[in-house]
Amino acid sequence: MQRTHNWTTQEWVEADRKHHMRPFTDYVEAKTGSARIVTRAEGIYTFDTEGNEVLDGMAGLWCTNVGYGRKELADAAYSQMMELPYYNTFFNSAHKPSIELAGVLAELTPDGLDHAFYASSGSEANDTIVRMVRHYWNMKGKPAKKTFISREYAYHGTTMAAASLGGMSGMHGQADLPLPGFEHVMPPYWYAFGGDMTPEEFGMAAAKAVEDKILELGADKVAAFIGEPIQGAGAVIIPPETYWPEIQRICKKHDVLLIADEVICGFGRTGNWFGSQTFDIKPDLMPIAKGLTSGYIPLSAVMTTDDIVDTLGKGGEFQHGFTYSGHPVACAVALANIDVIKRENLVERTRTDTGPYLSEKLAELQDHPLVGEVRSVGLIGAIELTKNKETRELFEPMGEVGAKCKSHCMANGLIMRSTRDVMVMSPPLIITRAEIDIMIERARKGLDATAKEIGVA
Ligand code: PXG
Repeated sequence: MQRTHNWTTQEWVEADRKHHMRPFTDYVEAKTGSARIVTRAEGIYTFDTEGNEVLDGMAGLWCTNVGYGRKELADAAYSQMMELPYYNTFFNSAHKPSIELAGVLAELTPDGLDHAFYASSGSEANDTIVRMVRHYWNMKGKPAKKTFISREYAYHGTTMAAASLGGMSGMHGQADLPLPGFEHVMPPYWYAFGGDMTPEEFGMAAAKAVEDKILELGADKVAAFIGEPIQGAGAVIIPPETYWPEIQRICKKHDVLLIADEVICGFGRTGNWFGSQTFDIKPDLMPIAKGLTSGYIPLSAVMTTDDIVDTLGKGGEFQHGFTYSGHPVACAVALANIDVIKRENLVERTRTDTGPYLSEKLAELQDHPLVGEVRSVGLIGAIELTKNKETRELFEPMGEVGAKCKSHCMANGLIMRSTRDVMVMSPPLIITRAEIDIMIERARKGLDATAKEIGVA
């Protein structure tokens, strides 16, 4: 069923320039720029109006875990739309998909996270968490405990509260953020900030930065610490092994709630259902989105504990929710998506087969003159470009070499994100070893072309 115009690429590009405000876009450049108009996708490949086939090394935006073109998910949406396309979950109502999915999520997530509050995006999930946590401490009789501690380079979304939780200075600068009550400390980013320390020593130092901040503010003022198990948008910052156990200890010691933002790490990405299982984190709250439906339809949730639910309950009705909380079609798609992940063993395959294989293949790029470090866990990985392999010197100004590399990769049929000068990847979990070979071969071509362009031998 073709419902859109049969336009040429140029006509699509012009209409896009005229009417469509895309996210994270420079609107002056967009007046003359050309968007890539993606028309369809299958497996791990996307296709555009020019007929290019491009390997999606980013799973869309870190989300199409089961790959493209899955009929099971489309069928689930169709059946649910015919049976009950919408009903709300306010005012003492629920429906079968929202109830069933909450049970499945309680089962899959780490012990103790037995309750699901639904929203439609990762940002809304994090906004919901800010509401929940503030209300929680009020109900606990500790109304001064309101400040959230997060990390620089963290990404938790773009609503006012989610962007305040995030540690992206560019985003803060544009909207007078963070709001009061949001503090940021150094991320556990050894390559950039570790200096002469070993990664293990640096992991402890980065965790100490959290404890120092708690002590500076006073533990009686600190509500929660939030962290992605691996910082995705921050350029796949994989914390040293010492980091999370120490964070866990610090949060417990100071009675600070621990929020593990699993929006990227969830649903098999790191080789376990959740990054919290990979790093042995025991969170009090966990936002999930993206891989929950493999991006086929918007859905997110906040998973949380008996203690938080019971405490919120002391305040009467929790006055929060969205028209689309627990949308029946989205929940039905999530159930079908989780079935596919289970049936195809995608989590285990990522942990024991494709994840280790990606790490082996990435290691082969280590000899490239532009590559300072490669790192990955499961099927999330990064190639850190450097000016000097020995001293780990970063490029100045930051981001230009990464952007060039991204374009060269695209010209070679590979979508990778560049963040600063780090090439990041997070392919669909259905990717095979043979497809990983293709991805890395294209990445190498992109690196070679970049080295040539900037005159590095
Ligand atoms: N938490 C994390 C950890 C995320 O990565 C969000 C929350 C917000 O989710 P929504 O659904 O509101 O977008 C995200 C989103 C990038 C990029 O450039 C990353 C995200 C979104 C857009 C771009 O890597 N992550």
